[in-house]
Amino acid sequence: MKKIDLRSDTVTLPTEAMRQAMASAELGDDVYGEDPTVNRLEQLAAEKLGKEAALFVTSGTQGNQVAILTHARAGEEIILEADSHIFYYEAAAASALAGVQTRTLPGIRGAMEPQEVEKAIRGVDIHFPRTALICLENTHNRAGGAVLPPDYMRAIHEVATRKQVPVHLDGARVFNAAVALGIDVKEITRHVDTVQICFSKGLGAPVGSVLAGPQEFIDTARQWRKRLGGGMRQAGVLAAPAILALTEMVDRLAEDHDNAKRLARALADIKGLQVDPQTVETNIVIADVSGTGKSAVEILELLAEEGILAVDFGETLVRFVTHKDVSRFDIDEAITRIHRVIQGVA
Ligand code: TLP
Repeated sequence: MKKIDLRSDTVTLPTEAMRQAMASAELGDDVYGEDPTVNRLEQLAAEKLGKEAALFVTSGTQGNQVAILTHARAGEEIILEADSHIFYYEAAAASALAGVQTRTLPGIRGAMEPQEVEKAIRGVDIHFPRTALICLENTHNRAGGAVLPPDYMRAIHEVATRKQVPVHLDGARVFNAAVALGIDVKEITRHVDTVQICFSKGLGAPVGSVLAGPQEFIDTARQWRKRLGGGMRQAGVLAAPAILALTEMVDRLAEDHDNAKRLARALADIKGLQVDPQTVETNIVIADVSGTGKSAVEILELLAEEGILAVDFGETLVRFVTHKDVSRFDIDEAITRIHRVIQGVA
């Protein structure tokens, strides 16, 4: 039985063109700034994101953490959404590495209320930490791939600018947001000071992210990356597929979004599952399995026996992610098998 892996878009394998680009990439020592392929990727990413400079990093987590280390110092505070990846899934790196205090605010579909953000920014008082950074996430993973619209991003940026606090975007899936909105990604990234994007999710590259922002910021970030052991020498072998991720793989994300909507509509019709297809904007579908009387983990075990892989997103929530390595046909097959499993327990 063919496995259909909907755990994450991180499971995507590089395309044939990516493998060839890796084999023939022109290389040098990137710590000396001499890897031409890494340099080309950093320049291309900066251009596409509308920023002065960019830095190739090992992962999304490293990109976010280098950003925090560069923006903030130990004893300062950063504001972020309560379900954000930086807060929820980065093993408390912001406190373990940067020594910052995290101030979380609840979000509605991943969006913190701008007025609440404004209230949370600290004034000057001997008792208070300095507010060093506001973090946003677009698309928002735990909010089910929700898109933060440019107007919302602008509203946060206006508050931040007024209060002189920089904004960092965890844009691991920001191209999904741009494709879903049918706009250039710069229409989103113009509202933030720095942004991290991932090549190894829906865009299909095997490894890597970039952090983009002002030149001076990136110069400092480069030293933080080195401190963290992220100086990667002949990293052009990884930058080469990342270049293809940026140039060849963005538009096709629309297919993943169509597949996610198709999956969501079908799951909504299965008794025992609760899914709102209206909330599926990109490539993530979250299903509530409480109607089956079983936990998410129990349902995942049963699904795995049928070759369907997904992850739990809470006691009774299961996350399915569509990506380039699952076709429309695979989605239909997944729907059939999920139906069978849920019918068997509900
Ligand atoms: N997310 C992974 C898991 O860590 C949950 C996934 O499967 O979705 N920001 C966002 C919004 C992310 O979703 C992720 C990965 C990251 C950052 C971190 O990227 P990596 O895995 O490259 O460190």
